[in-house]
Amino acid sequence: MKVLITGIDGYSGWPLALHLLGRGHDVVGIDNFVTRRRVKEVGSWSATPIPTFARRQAAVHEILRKDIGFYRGDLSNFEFVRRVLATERPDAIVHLAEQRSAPYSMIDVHHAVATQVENLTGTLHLLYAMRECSPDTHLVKMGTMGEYGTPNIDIAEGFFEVEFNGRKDRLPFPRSAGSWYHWSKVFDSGDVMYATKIWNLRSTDVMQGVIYGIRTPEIRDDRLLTRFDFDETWGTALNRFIAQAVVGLPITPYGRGEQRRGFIALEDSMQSLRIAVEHPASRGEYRVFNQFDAAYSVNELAHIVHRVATDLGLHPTIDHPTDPRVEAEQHYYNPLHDNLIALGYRRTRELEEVIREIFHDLIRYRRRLEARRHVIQATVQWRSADSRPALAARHAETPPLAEKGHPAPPAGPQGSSEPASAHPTA
Ligand code: USQ
Repeated sequence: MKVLITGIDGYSGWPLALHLLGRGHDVVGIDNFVTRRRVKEVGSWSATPIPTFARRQAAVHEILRKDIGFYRGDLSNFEFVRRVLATERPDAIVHLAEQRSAPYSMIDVHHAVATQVENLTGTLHLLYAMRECSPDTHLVKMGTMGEYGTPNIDIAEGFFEVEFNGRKDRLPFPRSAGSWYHWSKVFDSGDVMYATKIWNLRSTDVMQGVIYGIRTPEIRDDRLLTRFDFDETWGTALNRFIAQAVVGLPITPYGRGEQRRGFIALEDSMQSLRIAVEHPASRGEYRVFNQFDAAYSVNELAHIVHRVATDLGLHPTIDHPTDPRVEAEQHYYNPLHDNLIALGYRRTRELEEVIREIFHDLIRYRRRLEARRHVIQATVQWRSADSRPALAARHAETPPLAEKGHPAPPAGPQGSSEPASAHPTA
């Protein structure tokens, strides 16, 4: 199959490209490199040094003997989106090109608006371009488990039967998101569901849990590494806890720490997306997959990280800072997740082994973590209308990036976090 990955340069997009190539699919990507710029905006960088995209393509060619087609561009430009779809007519699109950080969306009004405008615009442009140029293409859209919030009942997989005032219907499960980012995904879900219905498209909306991990089997060489974010804005909970343990900062389950979320290892997340691609929805079908393996409280994660860190000779501590978010700190949580399993999905990675693997890599890249240790602990407050002053104060402490003569990466390819060239080749 030919698969177009939007956001191919990102944390999930890059390992997905490698995974699909390994399965014999053709891969074409789109990216505008905005994540690289935005991570820099908050004073951080990837723990793993990430080559420019052109070097990534060259590494794939050399190591895997495969080629990735690439368009540098922005989904906010409809002509660009239409041109790519008209040229490529892919069998599937895996749409990952969205602002993916809840804290980033909560910084201030501008970050909230940018998140929602960009995320909704990109998805609508893809849907319109699919309708016009490639109506048989299957859209696999990255949503989030966070769309559902934490209701006091089981969470259905997208739809459920409801009886109200004596009548029954099958309806979308209620959404109750917890950030402007998560709400953007709710609105996207409505748009994808509606476009699928009116234009007879094919779509899969993936309610993705929190991903953790750094490696997939296809990452056989440091030049193929994916990015790994650990700062408060771009890092996810477990990845951050391990980075905190490595640099000697307290591990931070927020508040009571009984917030439960669904988690999935990076490698298994790639497996899930590949299964969604290889088993397309039918024409006119909008389906939902809840994509996670197991639910853990952040306290449980913190304690496992603490134990593994101690085994490795580190001296971690666990702190419980006041929760900067507005969220239930103790709640019922039982989402169903059967649809991917019915298509053959099987969990392959266990939590503790992946935690050990992440420690192994982060200890190698410890100097890069140390150089950005001041951007790890939380400053963005959900109740504040403007967290920019707190971020700006921290930003002033940020040493220049390695290429300007400061801490260089200990290993791997060049440490630039900026793209070198447009490389608009397909
Ligand atoms: N948390 C802590 N301490 C920390 C960081 C986070 O206790 O240092 C808590 C948060 O308060 C939250 C939970 O951990 O209760 C998850 O937070 P997170 O930052 O790992 O994840 P989240 O902001 O929900 O977003 C991430 C990805 C997003 C994806 C989502 C899946 O950034 O793209 O959609 O996970 S889910 O959480 O299922 O909605």
